[in-house]
Amino acid sequence: GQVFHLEDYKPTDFLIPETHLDFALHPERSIVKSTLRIERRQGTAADAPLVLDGDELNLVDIRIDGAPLGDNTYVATPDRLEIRGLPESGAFTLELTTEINPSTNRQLTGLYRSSNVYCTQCEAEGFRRITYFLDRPDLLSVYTVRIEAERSEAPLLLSNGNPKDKGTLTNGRHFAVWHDPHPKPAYLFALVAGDLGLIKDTFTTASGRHVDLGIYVEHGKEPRALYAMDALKRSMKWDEEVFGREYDLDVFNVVAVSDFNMGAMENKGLNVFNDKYVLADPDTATDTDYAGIEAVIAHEYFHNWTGNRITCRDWFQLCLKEGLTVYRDHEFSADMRSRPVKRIAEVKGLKAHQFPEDAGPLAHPVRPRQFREINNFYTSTVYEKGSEVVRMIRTILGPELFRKGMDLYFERHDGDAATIEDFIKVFEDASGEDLSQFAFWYDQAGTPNLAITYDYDPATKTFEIEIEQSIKPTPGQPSKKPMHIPVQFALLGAKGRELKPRSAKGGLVKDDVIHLRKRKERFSFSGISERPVPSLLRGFSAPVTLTSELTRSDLVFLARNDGDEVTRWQALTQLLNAKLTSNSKRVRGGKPATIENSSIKLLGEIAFNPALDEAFRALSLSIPSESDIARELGANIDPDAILGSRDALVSAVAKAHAERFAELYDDLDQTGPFQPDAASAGRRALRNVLLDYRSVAQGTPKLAAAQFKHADNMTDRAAALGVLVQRFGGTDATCEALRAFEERFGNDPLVMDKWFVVQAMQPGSEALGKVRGLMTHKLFSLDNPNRTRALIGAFSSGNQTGFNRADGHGYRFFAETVLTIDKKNPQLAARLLTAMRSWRSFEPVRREHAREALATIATVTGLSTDVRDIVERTLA
Ligand code: HT7
Ligand code: ZN
Repeated sequence: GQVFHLEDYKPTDFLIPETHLDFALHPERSIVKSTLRIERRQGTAADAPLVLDGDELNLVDIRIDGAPLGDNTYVATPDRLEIRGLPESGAFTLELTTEINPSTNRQLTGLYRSSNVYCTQCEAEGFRRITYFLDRPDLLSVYTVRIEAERSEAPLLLSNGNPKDKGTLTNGRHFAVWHDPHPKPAYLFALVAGDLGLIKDTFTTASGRHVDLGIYVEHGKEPRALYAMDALKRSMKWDEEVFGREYDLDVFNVVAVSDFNMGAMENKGLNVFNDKYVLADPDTATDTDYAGIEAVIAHEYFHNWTGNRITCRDWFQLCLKEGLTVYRDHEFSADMRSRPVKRIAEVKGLKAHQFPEDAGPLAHPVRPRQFREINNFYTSTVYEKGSEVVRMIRTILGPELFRKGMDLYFERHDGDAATIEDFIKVFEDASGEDLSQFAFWYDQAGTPNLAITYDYDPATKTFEIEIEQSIKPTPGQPSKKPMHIPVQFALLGAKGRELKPRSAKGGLVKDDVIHLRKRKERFSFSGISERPVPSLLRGFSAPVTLTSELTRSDLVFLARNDGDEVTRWQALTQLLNAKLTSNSKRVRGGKPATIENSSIKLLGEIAFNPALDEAFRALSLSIPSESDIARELGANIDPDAILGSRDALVSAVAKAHAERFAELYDDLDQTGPFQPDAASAGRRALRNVLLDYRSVAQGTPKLAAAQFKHADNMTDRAAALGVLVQRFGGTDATCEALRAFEERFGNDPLVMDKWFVVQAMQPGSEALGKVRGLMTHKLFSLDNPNRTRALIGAFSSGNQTGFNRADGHGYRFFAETVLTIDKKNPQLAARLLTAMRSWRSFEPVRREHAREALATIATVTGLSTDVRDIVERTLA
């Protein structure tokens, strides 16, 4: 397939200042008439042809300035339209008519139907499946859209911008006209038509603009959209207060659909959402679902400035909008909830998803320089590491200069299709700092490791820290340059008191940030009256790993005393990981796991410390997952041994604290109606971790079955079901709970996804048979991404022992399934396949089975570009 390169960027030869689209919707034969005002760009040769992008298009009619075109002046194929002999003036109107079938569109890009609702998904290159166009993000156009449909089928007709006109036609048809005054790239175009329920609200911006807000959902589900509406209004207010950004249209609509490839889409004034990120009530949604809705609603809304008003010049710059917008939604959630708990959750997510990406064959820079399929670059690296890079800019410059830089970005680039260079420049100009070395974060793949050594001299009261940075080779990047890495720190004396150095020498230290810039650097702190324990990487100030000389007792000290919850949690995790990895090796070698009392004691102290936030206690008591342990091991992974090691620790902790865990579990029982706020969610989280420990200690499913039965909210119900399936799979109690869940929620596919997930995650070799069986369930369909991700995605990316079976059957099943999905929805298939990216870190038997499964996929002819790209890079 064709490889696209960043350095090949060239502006378009033509501009399209105005786009008029006229849709006559029909389930199988929708007609799209597009009227484009086209202007040859200054400097373009007079005989240059106009070449437009298409994808599976069928051209019905073509005219220039009203006159039909002769056959010899244009060539139309499904994926390209080339027109020669254009009017000499270079300014003309091109009218194109295409016919498309939304009902057979199972890739869910372009115009498709989801549960009888017409909707569109145009990012990244879906608009070209609707009409021929210059489908690239730097081509901005002002859109007017007329939609016509059967009123009975689609009483609702929505597009971007503000409503302009509507009316009734003959034969039961009607129409609506929308106009979006803000020039935008085609990927932000959207249309929705169907029969949906609505909740309405309003928002008045700081400068007095009245905005009508609407959230459209399946009829009957309106009450489940109220939390999303609340989150939307909070997002609008927060963006005004924190970034000075106001909304800029008279309406803002959100539509929830049940077939969607990703979480949501920020189309101008008309966000389209996966219903998973809109619908919530206490009975059907968990605390995690509520937090997800708040974050995704905010994320898409924040794109209005970071993505829409300022978009990307080309898709290589994807992190310009995504990394920045993730950073903004993280900050929003931190302000809405507990900042440290939110930050720990982000760090956990980064380590679970982005670090493995950076360590494997799919590693790529935050701003890639080449791709074969852009859809495969909506990754954790572009999004989450991209956000970390923005966070580091703030850490390096400080909050005031960061805000000054952001203000300059909005002022200087409003209406632009911008680049990462533009973004960095505003911070340089606002601060006077040189960020050229920092900019390597955008270009160098791989997670830097910091190897740290310490030296304390009591005679001179000097403490020295030496840091050496290194990044392992990644595809196409055998060696790396040293980066500018901000390491936030404190030096802790007895009981965690912060020792303030009199002066710092060696490398650059500003306030509480060490600015590491050389490959190896020494930082020397004077006036330190006792040997300190360094608390490094506070707030997880850079996306790096640390190899430090800290002793076990230093880590215990930090886990007890560090005033920064993130480093405190990090120290505890490091202690537990050391034990879990050494025990995994013992178990693999046929030896029993060993557990020291000190870890057990430490976990008890945290669990019973009322001064700590319950959510923090819950995070600390959650023993690192099997995949966390696998990542720490890095090589020769045997998931069965890892499970044995983890279970041994959980069981030791559970037994040692059995009585007090029981008391605490009872104390945490909440009365009164369910509240989704962070404090209440924290209490539920802690209680549900304790449910697992208590069930393990008791060795019976009784307690979990009782919680399942009496739960008055989905968080507690789903947690109990999780314990039942994870710990007591196959018992009567578990089967009964699964049956009861199905009976109660069997008509609600979104809720039933939790039922599919929990069963797909059952540890051990039986899971594969379960998954195969569930694929025949009446609610299951490989056509629906949420169902597919719930069953196949959870199994392949979340079930370490069940998927990575030593006999290779998990991989073989997965390869077959990915191939089946690829024929329907290549984007979904390719994304699922990334579950195999760490195949080389398994022990030799599993590794060979994994390689064979990947090779089977690679040999198939007719693979999509999406899957071919992933499979070939994974095997390379
Ligand atoms: N910007 C949106 C990306 C997106 C997407 C990309 C490819 C295929 C389908 C898609 N749906 C949404 C989502 C976001 O980051 O906000
Ligand atoms: Zn986004």
